[in-house]
Parts: sequence; structure tokens; C-alpha cells
Amino acid sequence: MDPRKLLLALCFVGLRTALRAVWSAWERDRAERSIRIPHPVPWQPIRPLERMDLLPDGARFIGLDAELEIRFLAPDVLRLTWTPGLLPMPYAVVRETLEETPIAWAPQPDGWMLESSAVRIAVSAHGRLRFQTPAGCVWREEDPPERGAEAWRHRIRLRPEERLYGLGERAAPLNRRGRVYRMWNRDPGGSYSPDADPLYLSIPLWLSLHSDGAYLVFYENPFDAIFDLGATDPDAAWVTFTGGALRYYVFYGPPARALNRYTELTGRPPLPPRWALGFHQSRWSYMSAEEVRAVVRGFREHNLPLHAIHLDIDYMDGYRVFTVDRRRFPDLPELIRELEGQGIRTVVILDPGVKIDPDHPVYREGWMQGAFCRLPDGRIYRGLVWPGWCAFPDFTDPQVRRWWGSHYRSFVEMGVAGFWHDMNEPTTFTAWGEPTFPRTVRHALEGRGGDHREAHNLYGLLMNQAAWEALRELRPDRRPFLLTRSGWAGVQRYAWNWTGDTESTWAMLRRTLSVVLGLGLSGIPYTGPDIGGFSGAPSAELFIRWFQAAAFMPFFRNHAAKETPRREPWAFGEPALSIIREFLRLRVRLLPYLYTLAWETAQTGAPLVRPLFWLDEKDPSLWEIEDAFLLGPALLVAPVVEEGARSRTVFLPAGEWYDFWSDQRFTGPGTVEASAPLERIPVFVRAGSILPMADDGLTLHVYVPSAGGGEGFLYHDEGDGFGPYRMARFRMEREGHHVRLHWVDEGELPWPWEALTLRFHGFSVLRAVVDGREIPAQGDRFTARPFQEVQIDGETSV
Ligand code: MIG
Repeated sequence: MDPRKLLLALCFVGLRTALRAVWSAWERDRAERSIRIPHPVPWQPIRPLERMDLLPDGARFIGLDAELEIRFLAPDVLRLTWTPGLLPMPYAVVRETLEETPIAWAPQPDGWMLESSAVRIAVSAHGRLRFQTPAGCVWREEDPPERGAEAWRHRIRLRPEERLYGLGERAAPLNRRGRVYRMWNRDPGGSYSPDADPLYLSIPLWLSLHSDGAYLVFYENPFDAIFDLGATDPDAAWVTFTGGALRYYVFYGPPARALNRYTELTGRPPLPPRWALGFHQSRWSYMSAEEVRAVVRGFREHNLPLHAIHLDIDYMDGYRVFTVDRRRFPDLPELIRELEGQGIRTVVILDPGVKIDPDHPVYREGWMQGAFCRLPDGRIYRGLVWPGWCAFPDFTDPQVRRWWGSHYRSFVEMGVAGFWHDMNEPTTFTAWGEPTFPRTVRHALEGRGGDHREAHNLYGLLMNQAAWEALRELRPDRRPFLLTRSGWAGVQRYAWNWTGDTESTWAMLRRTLSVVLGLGLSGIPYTGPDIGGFSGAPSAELFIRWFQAAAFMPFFRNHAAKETPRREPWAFGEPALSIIREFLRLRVRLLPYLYTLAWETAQTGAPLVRPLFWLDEKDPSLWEIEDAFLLGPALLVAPVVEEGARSRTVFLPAGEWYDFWSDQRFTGPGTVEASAPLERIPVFVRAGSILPMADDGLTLHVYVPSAGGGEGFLYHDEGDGFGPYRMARFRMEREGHHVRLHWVDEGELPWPWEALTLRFHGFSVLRAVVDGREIPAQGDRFTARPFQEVQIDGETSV
């Protein structure tokens, strides 16, 4: 271990814990002695496939030592399973099939061919697979897989121009090609920098773009794996799983389509409570109710909006999960009520480790119920975390999930609005080696049984499932808010994510953009970094730039490690405070838009933060842009990520764009040098957008294109619960000096605004007729009652 890291860790945890960490590492090594992983793995090619048995939606190909099953879950979605090997427990997927799919098959000179209306797959007797369009254009090609003891690996050919994205949370460039990644959720140890791998949340999934199309592949296999994406073999990706059947789903189509299908299979991110899209203030830790009150007072006195406050581990009694330290928080329910009265929600942290302490009821109960993970000899496994020695619930057991979930009740009754799940990789402190359970730890896996090799990557996912299911029962009229550090495919059904313990550097701010983009392309739309980075002391400038970028990310939270200088918005004095206030206000103004995007992702799985290639995945000039992102269909955000920069270049994709701050109009594709004084980062709006914003009531910002049409949506409901909604769709058409705006809507919720302002950008209004009646209108805006159609005459103004 790097001595600097060791020292850092020591400062964090103290001498006693450090000594125990040595002990715990030793215990882990001893527990793992019984499993020996062959090294090097004796790879064997599979023997040829000899026979095909047709199935209603696919076929089974049978060889002497291996079998391949292919099923069409939809015309554009295939599931492939190579066995032998354990089949995955269906934790990630929520559907067995998606659409009835007629298929055809035909023998081929060297094997077979199966085909739906969208995809043809050729299977050679040797096990080579070619994924094609029905016209025969190949878009993915696999060499025959190989088996080595319990492991599977296969090689996927890559085109020279092919780019790969995704893999869950990765501190890597947006295009993941050219590196090796491990699928094994891990706490990088209190601070991570660009290129650290693995991190807390891996998902064995990639999105591929190349000149013959796009597809997404998801490997439904939770075992430890290595994805070598062209690092060793530049022309190929090598995927190696240390156990389990080689099962994967292939989704054919452009990113939006493929992610839509992927989240149809693994579950869509549900609509969050509206406040969650606001601003969250946190710190490790607010040590007392008084400190929380002081922070909240600071927000009020400085005129800063605040939606949620987070309590980190020190609110607990000796870090015992589900307890409250009554000296520091003598009346937590009262504090929560007080905050709620000011529109501020309370979120509390929970770690999965339960302190081994016979006086701790949760430990006693868990012990009596047999809820804790055990070693093969039947002893409860113990690992070291903040409380000291801990036992860990086995979330792969449905009864344990229920038992764990029942403990959320007291917090729900206290009014806690959200739960923040940390350390669920799962993480334990060890002086060396893997900071997690020994791989021999047993897990129920729904009764089928297995060990930590299989359950490790699922642990965080299932902790969130336990909490989600409990909260749906405990508070059926509220939408749960969970924030998790770890997870796996499907975790988007339950929780938001933050990107963990980032270091406080410019390099990490730069890299954060591709971490967030990559998570979105992995099906996890709700994520964001600790503003300013977690572990250090950002300069005022770095903090401002980080804040500005995060204001456009789904999860918007200020958080910092223990012992770091204060980070509340006023901690940096002026001009930081005023700049931060402006961005907080901007966030509030953007809430109608963000909430509409939340509704969209709940329907389609489209991330809120999208790479520029979302606009046109066929345009290679967009494939590598990672210093800017789209927020929904309307906004292009180009954060400043260089110290001292007061302008930056921005690549604008094809089409017309408005500068959000000045309304200046640009035509892409092309690069512009955008000014970026400390108080601003470049933001552009796509012409044709209709951007709903909360400026003094509701304003529709209409970014008029020089010709043609555009649209915008506004989703609205009560902000929580499962009641009625209202969805307004606006469409505009421009012809010369004339703009027509249409409004159609659906939903039962009474329209909540008496009037709304239409604010035109790039267009100056001379005359407006609302549903046949002329109303006084001049300049760039007018106010109208809800309408069906507005006719406007005017002229281009910039
Ligand atoms: O071992 O709860 O990533 O956000 O403040 C560190 C204390 C434990 C790690 C989380 C961080 C949190 C901290 N936790």
C-alpha cells in the first residue's frame, strides 16, 4: 500500500481502527484460504456446436461441452446465454421478455442463422457470432468464447473508428476504449483521482458507436470481471467473467432507443419527489442540531434557496445504524419539523454494517433472525467499519430485506424525507487487499445459496431494494428518495447516486463530466458529484466552477470530508457568495424543466445529462466531446474546467444555437470562443426549444428558429405522491415573420397557473393573437391566459 494513503487513512480512522484493520485484513486472508483461483486460467476453446433446437423466440445450440441459447425478447433485443455456469438471479431485470417476436431461421454453410424483423444473427458451428441487420450489414462480431475452470471469456471485434461508452461509474474518458476496467464495486479509500478503477458502482454494459450503427450490450453476470476494451488487443474487446454463465443482452439501435429498451428490461428510474431536484447541503458531519440550525440560518440570512440538508454519520449514537445521538440531536423530530416548515427536507445516512454490540437492539435482532452474513463454518462474518466490528445483513435474503426495511419506520415517523446509503459496495476497513468481505462469505441468493463472489456487486443494489420496498409500504403516498454510493444494473429503479469521494482538483472536475455522462449512458440518470470535490480544500475559483457545473446536473449537492475547510456557500466570501446565489436561483428557475426531464426519464430511460452525440449518433465529430454536455433536449452546458480561464471554446453541433446569457445566435457545426467570466459558464439553447422556467410564475422561453419548428414540454404535478398530473406540449412553427404556437395537454390535474408569460428569444413581437383575440404585446414578451393557439407577428431580433 502507498504509504501516503496509509497515513491519510490513519488520520481518518485513528490508531485503534488502524490496528484492527491489520487484524481484519489478516482475518480476511485466512477466510479466503479455501478458495484458490487458478492462475493463469487454463483457457479452452469450446467444442463445436453440433445441433440446433428451435424455440418459439429463438434457438438452443448444443455442443459437447457448451450450450448457447439465443432468445429474441423483442425484434431489436436478444438475450444470449452460454452455459455451463450458474444462471444469474434475476436481480437486475424486471421483465422476462418485451415483445412477441416472430423469427425465422435458416441453415448456413458453416452453421445457422436466426432473424427477426430488425436483427439477423449468424451462429457458426465454432461459436462465432455475427450480429447484422436483415440486409446483412454486420454491427457486432464475436469470436467463439472460451472457458477456463469456472470462468468465461470472449473477444468482440472492434472497428478502427468504434467508440465505447458506459460501464457504470468510471473515472475514465467518456470514450472508454483503450483501457482495462474491473467490475468489482470498490471504495477507492476516501479520495480518488482521474483514472482510479474500479469505483463504487460498476455495470457490465457498454454502448457502442461505429460507422455501421449503434448498439448496447449488458452482461447479466455479477461476478468479478475484466473488460479490456482494446487496451491489450487494439482491435478487440476482451470480456472475462470469473464465474457464472456468460449471459448478455444485445440491444440494437441508436443510444436513445437502446437505453429505452435497456430500462424497459431493467426498470425505469421512477419520478422522484420534486424537492430532490433542488439544492442539497451536506457535510461530514453536521455535529449537532444547533449546527444544523446555524447552517440553515446561514442560508436564510444570505438569501439562498435550500431544499435538503443531509446528516452524515455523526448523528448516530456511536455509529450504530438506526439510532440517534440524543446529546447532539436531543429532539430530531422537532428539528425535522422546523426545517420542513422552511421547505427543507432532512436526509440521513445509513451504512449497512451493524455494530456488534449486544446492547444494540438492531444487532440483537439481526442475530436472532439469522440476518447476518456468515462464513462457511457458520460463524457470523465480522468486518470493520465506523462503529468498529460489524455484522452485515445479507440483502440477498428476502426476509432480511424485509427485516432491514422495517427499521426505516422510526425515521419515517420522525419525518426523515430521504435516506443516503453509504459503504454498500460493501466496504470494510482493511490494512491491505480488497476492502470488502472475504469472497467465501455465504449469501442466501433467494434460497439458492452462493458466496460473495456472486453477491458482492449486488449488495448495494439489494440494500436499496430493501429500503425502497419498505418505504413504499411505510409511506405509500410519498415517493421514496434514496441516494446510494454503490449499485448494479437496475439500481436506477430505487436510488439516486453521487459520485463518491472525489479529490478536490481541477483534473477531477474535468473528469467528473464523463463520470456523470457515463452513468447516464449506463441507465443511471440521477447522479452528481460532491461540489468542490470531497476530500480536499478547493480554492474559491475551483469551488465556483464546480458549483456552476453541478447546477446543471441532476443531483446538486454540496458535501465535503471531515477536517476539510467549511464549504457552505458563504465560506468563500465575495464574489463567490453572489455567484453561488445566482446559480442557486437559476437552479430554482430551471426546476420546471428539470422536473419535465425527470418525467421523461421515467418514461424512456433517457438520461437528463447527455453527451453531445445524443443529437446525432452518426456524427463522429460528436463522439469524443467530454468537456460539455446536454441537459435535456434544450440546453448545451460547457462548464469551465481550467483554472484561470475566463473564456473557453465550445463546439456547437449542427443547427442554430442561442447564447443563454446574451441571446446571441450562432450556427453550428463549429467552434465558438465563449466568454466565461467568473460569474458565468457558457450555456447555449437549441433554437426551436421552448424552455419552461419558474421566473415569477411560469414563463415559457421560446427560442425561435430562423425557419421551421420546435417544441417543448412541461410536466407538472403535486411534486410528490402518486396523484394526478398535467402534461403540456407546446409546438411552434415559424414562417417568415409569423410564429404559431400550439398547446395540447393531457392529465387530470387542474392547470395551476392563471396566466403565463411567453418570452421570445431572437424574435421581437409586434402583434399577438391568443385564441382569436388580439392582446397588447410588444417587444420580447407578453402575458397570456392558458391558450390553445397563439399567432404572433414579429421579426428576428438578433
Ligand atoms: O469512510 O460517512 O463517500 O460521502 O461523508 C467514509 C462519511 C464514509 C464516505 C462517503 C462520504 C461520507 C463519509 N463516508
